[in-house]
Amino acid sequence: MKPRVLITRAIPENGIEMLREHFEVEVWEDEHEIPREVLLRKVKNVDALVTMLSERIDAEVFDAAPRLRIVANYAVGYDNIDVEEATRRGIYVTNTPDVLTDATADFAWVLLLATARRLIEADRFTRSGEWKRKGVAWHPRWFLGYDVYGKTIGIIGFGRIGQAVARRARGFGMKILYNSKSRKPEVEKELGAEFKPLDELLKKSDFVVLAVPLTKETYRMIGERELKLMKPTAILVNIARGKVVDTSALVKALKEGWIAGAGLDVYEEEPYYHEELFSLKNVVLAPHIGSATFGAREGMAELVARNIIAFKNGEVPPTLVNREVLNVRKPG
Ligand code: 8YV
Repeated sequence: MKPRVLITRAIPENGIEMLREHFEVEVWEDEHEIPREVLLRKVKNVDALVTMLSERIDAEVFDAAPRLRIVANYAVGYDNIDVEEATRRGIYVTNTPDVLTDATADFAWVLLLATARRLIEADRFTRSGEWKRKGVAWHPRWFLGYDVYGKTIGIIGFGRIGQAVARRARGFGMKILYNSKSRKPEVEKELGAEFKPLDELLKKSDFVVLAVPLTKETYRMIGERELKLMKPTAILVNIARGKVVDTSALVKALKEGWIAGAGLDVYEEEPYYHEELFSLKNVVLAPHIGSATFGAREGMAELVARNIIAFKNGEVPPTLVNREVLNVRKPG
């Protein structure tokens, strides 16, 4: 009998097909998330689990899944998984870095440019017929936005995605500041980026891009104090995790003009349904689609499959998150 994999959402076929060669595969096809109780029931007989950001994979899931050996997250961030608990139990955890770096960095720029140049407001104005109703062809003060070329970008979190955002900033002739847990001298040289303490970065940047993983240290790292340090003309872009920002403080900052705008792909709660941001003109809101390109999604599906297949073949999965697990249980 083949070992079993449960995939909690319909990922692209390329990954599913790869897995089918080695496993009995079950895919939760529903558009809605798999209900918790169904997940707990279905994991009972599975050897591998492909999971996503919105599912909490913790001791309760592990208790319900006595055969589970590997959890492959269909995301680079893995704050939805209790990795420590998985390691303790000898369960491998993998993620999908690299394959989504460019798509996500591109999307940071989509948000940055759309917010700076008020693209969504302008689109609404044009398609709603308001332009026509006004009967004015053009006005020199319509939709004035912020200059991007030659300005200063501050990137918080300088891993793969943060660096890819910086690489693009070079094409915009920008001064690049960054803050991260550790300094990266080679990248500083390559990209001409300068390391700055957080407060200084916030004070000096025209655009602040958040690209940190969600950890205990980064939880709500941008709150009232930090937003007040930013320039009133600055724009905040969040493509990381919503919980990195204190949303109530951000709403205040946007309403009271401590900052000029925000481009957000992620929220403290997802789906985001609090109306406080919806009425603000100076925000651009996306429903967590940073990595949503055909190419990135296929790359993610393939990597998820490669990780699980490698594990089954007794190899170390290529993008293993918890290397310490190797001391607890050998792959296979
Ligand atoms: C995923 C993400 O699409 O990779 C991540 O960490 O946030 C996104 O790319 C999402 O998390 C689905 O699991």
